[in-house]
Amino acid sequence: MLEKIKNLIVSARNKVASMSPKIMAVIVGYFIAVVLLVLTYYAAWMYMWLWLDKIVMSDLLALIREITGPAMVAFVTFIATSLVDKDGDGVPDKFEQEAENNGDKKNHFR
Ligand SMILES: [Ca+2]
Repeated sequence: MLEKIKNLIVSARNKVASMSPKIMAVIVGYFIAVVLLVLTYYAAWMYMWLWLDKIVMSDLLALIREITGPAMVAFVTFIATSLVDKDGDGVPDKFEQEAENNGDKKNHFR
């Protein structure tokens, strides 16, 4: 069991190490934004609970729901995968693959 957890941590660390710094920046930035929003939520909740009579959090809660929702996660994933450029020609590899899949239609103009 302990060995299994250790292997999991090692493989996760290797995965993180093999990621490009740009993708790391996007993912870390996204997580910081989510954590900041959640912390703001708790801070505002405490403030209202301690000093105000009522707790009105619907706007902030809606924002947190929006940023952690499937659409936003898909968007962040899209941005992160669009930053993969292993051959370093400035064109994201994902779009290069799509261009290749479309045949000579697009490559014609290169
Ligand atoms: Ca490329």
